Amino acid sequence: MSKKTALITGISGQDGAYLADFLLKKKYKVIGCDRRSARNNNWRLIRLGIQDKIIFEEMELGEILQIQRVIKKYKISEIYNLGAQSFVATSFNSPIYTADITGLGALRILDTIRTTNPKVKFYQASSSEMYGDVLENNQNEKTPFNPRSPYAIAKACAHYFVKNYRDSYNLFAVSGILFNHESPFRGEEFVTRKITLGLTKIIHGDQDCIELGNLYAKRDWGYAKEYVELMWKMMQQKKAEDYVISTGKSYSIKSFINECVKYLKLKTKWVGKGVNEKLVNTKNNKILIKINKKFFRPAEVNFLKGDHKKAKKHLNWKPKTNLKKLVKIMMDEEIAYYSPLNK
Ligand code: GDR
Repeated sequence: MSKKTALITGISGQDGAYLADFLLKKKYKVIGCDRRSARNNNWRLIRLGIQDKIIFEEMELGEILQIQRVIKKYKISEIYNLGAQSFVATSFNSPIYTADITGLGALRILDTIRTTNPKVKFYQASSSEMYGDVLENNQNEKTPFNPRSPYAIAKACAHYFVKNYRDSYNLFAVSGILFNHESPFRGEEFVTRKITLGLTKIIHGDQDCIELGNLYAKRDWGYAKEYVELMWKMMQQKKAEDYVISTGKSYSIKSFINECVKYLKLKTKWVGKGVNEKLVNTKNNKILIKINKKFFRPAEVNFLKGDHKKAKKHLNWKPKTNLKKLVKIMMDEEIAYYSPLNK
């Protein structure tokens, strides 16, 4: 049997890099698509040692002609749409760009599949952010969406297009509703990586303290490397269906911080309340973490906790990485790779 070909959008991001690595190990030919501006940002692929094994194509999710050109050029079996404007906070400042790329980007690919080769399978990176101001305590595939940001609205739009193209044209199109998934490959603007990198810089004397927003939002945090395998598994099922991928546990940002300082064996205490709340290093009385209002969002998602029963049953999966283990993975790699010259 000839090699399968997979196309990944957002190849330079956290999930793109892990998924590319996974698919290459499965002997796929991997076409990696990204924006021209992301081209010099392949440090994840370099760290995995796979940059030379990927065929790169420039493909903006806003440009239908580029999408058509790339999809027609190769004999593609599976497309993984991981590309997006994926930072929730930015979506409030760039709602139209976010709607176009994160929402309509998926539609452009789906429509190209429909009109050029309806046999191509399609994976959409849906998001737990779609649940927003949650309508059920444990969110599963049937929980109604209640989005709170332009990003979440755009993701919900893409999610419904996937379902619509599956129902209308019988495409093999699936959405993985992934809850937050972190790793040493997380972008530095996301809260977990901001914390692990910030603490590492503080230890090296390269940063004074970390400024954060809402410490009390709760997230269901899993390990990205583990989650990308589920994307592939969803695409190997007989029937195209959507799945929630989550750990089923929810922790606040503050708990994540506490787990990090515990792992680093720092002696700390929380003092103050509200915007004056701070984490102090009791050894030298220096402030490690303080609040800056600019990191609060106009509308916050306060609580997420995913119910992954369906994935457990159909994909024969259960989460292997709890918060403590995740913190260890992230902190260890942060410390091992930290070099002020790289930053
Ligand atoms: P999220 O991830 O919005 O959940 O979306 P992020 O890490 O940005 O925020 C998580 C929570 O932390 C709070 N927070 C801060 N967040 C950031 N980024 N920076 C801060 O300084 C800060 N202080 C507090 C936020 O308010 C929020 O409640 C991620 C993205 O990867 C999406 O693309 C993806 O779809 C979802 O996860 C699942």
